[in-house]
Amino acid sequence: MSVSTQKKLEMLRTMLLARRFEETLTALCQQPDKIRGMMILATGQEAVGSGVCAALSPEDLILTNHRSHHHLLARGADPKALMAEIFGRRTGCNKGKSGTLHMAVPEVNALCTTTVVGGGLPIAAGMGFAQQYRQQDAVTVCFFGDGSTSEGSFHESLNLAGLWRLPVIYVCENNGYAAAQGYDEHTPIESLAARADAYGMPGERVDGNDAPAVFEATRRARERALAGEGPTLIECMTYRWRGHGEGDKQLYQPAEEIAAWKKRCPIDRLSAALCGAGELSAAELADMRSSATEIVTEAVRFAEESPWPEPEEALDDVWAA
Ligand SMILES: Cc1ncc(C[n+]2csc(CCOP(=O)(O)OP(=O)(O)O)c2C)c(N)n1
Repeated sequence: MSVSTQKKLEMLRTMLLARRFEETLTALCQQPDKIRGMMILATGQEAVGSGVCAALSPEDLILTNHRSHHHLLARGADPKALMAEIFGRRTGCNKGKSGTLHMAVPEVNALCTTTVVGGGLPIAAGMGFAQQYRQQDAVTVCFFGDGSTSEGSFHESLNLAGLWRLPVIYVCENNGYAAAQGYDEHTPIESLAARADAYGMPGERVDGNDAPAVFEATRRARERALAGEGPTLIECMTYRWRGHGEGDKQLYQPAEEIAAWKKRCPIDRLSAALCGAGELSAAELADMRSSATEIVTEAVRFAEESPWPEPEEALDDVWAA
């Protein structure tokens, strides 16, 4: 089945937004005291969030990790509420208490960001079990990095999901690194998708810089899950353009490797394909870019003008009765 022009444009729009959002964060992090704490970005990996989320329905659940901005934006989270949260302000999606690393956006069914590497995987199995038990027509997507597949939780989660045929889509964002460790330094096999076989589910490796390919793989996995056929593991091959966090100088990533991957920019690829097919004009692309810039500029203004949380609010919403 071919991907409609409308879907491709939707993916391009969310990728442009995520890119602009994160480029702005990169610049803000260089200014003293603008944003506190660690900043972890997924610049260059936008096709994963955009491609996966474009294939989902509003009822589906997502669970993300420390590199979450592109997932949340593609899922439709409000950029102003995300930016304010990243700034630690009271108007943020979690009232300024989660910061960039632990954002939850229940309005778009993005229920949890966990930065415990591999920590989302068992939760995803639980969420998938709840959907199955309640006979819901919905799936759970769990995003995680290649490094997470070396955690015990990866194997436990996939084993149970395979056994119980849970409606979970496991999306491994293989960006070639787990912090400063290259893929070959933490995993002895060539393809992570191959691990799916051990848990009785299909494993598919896709070009993670090709948003329509990611979309198609997710659509297939979703159909399988809704038909009661169980989970799928999708390995999206992509690359981390920046360091693990913004303080990381990337001394272990060869410059020519970074340059080669930048030539495979997911945004340039999709926009060139759309323009080449006459589905998008240069002027429309320019409009899409400036609209992304406007949204992000407005989000930063909103965040900067928002109040800080009051100290007395520190324990509000922390405990659920
Ligand atoms: C259980 C656990 N161990 C170690 C860390 C420190 N840590 C944070 S991110 C990260 C690398 C994760 O790599 P990967 O899963 O490939 O995701 P990526 O950062 O490449 O997106 C590490 C080791 C952590 N947060 N949690």
